[in-house]
This record gives sequence, C-alpha cells and structure tokens, in this order.
Amino acid sequence: MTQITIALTKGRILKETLPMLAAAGIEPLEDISKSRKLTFETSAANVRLLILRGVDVPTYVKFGAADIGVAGKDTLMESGADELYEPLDLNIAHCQLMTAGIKGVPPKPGRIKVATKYVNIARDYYASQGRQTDIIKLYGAMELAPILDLADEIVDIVDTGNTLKANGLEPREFICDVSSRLIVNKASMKMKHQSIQTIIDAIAKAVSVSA
Ligand code: PRT
Ligand code: MG
Repeated sequence: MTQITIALTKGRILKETLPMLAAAGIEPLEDISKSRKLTFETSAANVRLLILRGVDVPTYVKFGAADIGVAGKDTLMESGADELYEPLDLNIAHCQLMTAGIKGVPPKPGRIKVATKYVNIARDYYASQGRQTDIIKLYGAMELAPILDLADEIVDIVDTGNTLKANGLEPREFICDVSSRLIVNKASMKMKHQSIQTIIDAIAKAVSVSA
C-alpha cells in the first residue's frame, strides 16, 4: 500500500483539521494534543501524521518529507510556495494580514521601518504601494516594536484586533485575507496520485459540508 505522510501543526489549525481528516477515514490512534510525540499512526494503516512548527510545513512538503500538509496562506505566501500544489482552501483559521501603527499617530511619510515575521510579504506589499522600507525581522511580540520605537509600523495577523488594541496600536492597511490550505508535494501528486486524490476528494467534501 502507498505510504502517505501528512504534515500538521499543533496550533489553532489542528482542532479544525482533525474532523476533515476523520471524514477521509484518517484518525490519529492517540490524542495528539496530550502527547509530546511528533509522529502519529492513524486508523488508515498507510497514513501517518507529523506535528511540526507552522513555518516548517511548506518546507517538509516542498522536499517530499511529507506528501501533504496543512498551512496558513500567510505561511505559504511568506515561504514562496510556488513549487507546491494548493488544491484546497480548507476555509478554517480565518484572519487578515494587516499593517499597523501606534493609535492616533499619522503614517510617517518617506522611508519607514517595518517590524514583522513576514519579511517577504511586507517587502512586496510596501513596494507595491511605492513605499520604501527597512524591514526588521522579529519572531514574536511584534506589537512592542512601534511602542519602543524599533519600527514605525508592523505587518502581522489580525483577527479580532484585540491584540493590537491591547498594545496601543491600530490597524492601518489591509494586505490580504488568510485561511488554511491543503498543500501537496508535486512529485507525490504524480507518483501517489490515486491515494492522494482520494484524500483530497474526501476532505473537499468535508469542507463543503462544514461551509
Ligand atoms: O506557533 P507554531 O510555530 O507552532 O505554529 P503557528 O504559528 O503556525 O500556529 P498558530 O496556531 O499560532 O497559527 C497558525 C495559523 O493560524 C497562522 O499561520 C494563521 O494562518 C492562522 N491564524 C488565524 C492566526 C490567527 N488567526 C491569529 N489570531 N495566527 C495567529 N494569530 C495571532 C496573531 O499572531 C496575533 O498575535 O493572534 C493575534 C491576533 O489576534 P486578534 O484576535 O487579537 O486580532
Ligand atoms: Mg504561533
């Protein structure tokens, strides 16, 4: 039987992804959220799950260490995921990529400093607006950067806006809508076509039911 490896993350995506996998007959044999293991066998004998950091999911799938993955569109855009198939929008973990700055402070004209973990998205977005930037890479707590004058603006995920608000910031420009996507390795799609297409079809059905 064809072995299939699926890369997931433990974060907010997992809870909504598991029912879709279950609809495809793929259920982990133990409770992922209660385990420190990184690989899990499933009710489908030929399918195993990997639990990775979100930013690593496109890398595993790109290089074929996983055949299939689930990742936020933000992560895919940032990693430049053009060598991957993206057959399904799972319609979960909705949020927006936005620019933000200190509340009540007008946008600074001219060249600005932008702090973000999304350096490629930020560079491309500001360039598309004809604005010059110095991009500062951060790995978390982006909201602190404008307050401590490390940056003029940030680029980050916004859902309710509560995180920005709690830190004295306000959203400025909308960059794009984000949801989670199913991604597939290109070689796997050819070599394991039937197994993978069966999984995609079952998940697609589960998505349209829950939509
Ligand atoms: O943390 P780890 O490396 O293990 O994985 P991860 O960062 O990929 O996991 P997780 O669960 O943090 O995020 C997974 C994906 O969920 C992201 O890539 C997005 O596509 C999506 N998503 C949806 C979100 C949010 N909503 C969200 N609200 N990701 C992050 N946030 C954070 C955001 O960073 C900010 O700090 O929540 C805050 C904003 O929320 P509000 O409601 O205060 O505006
Ligand atoms: Mg996270």
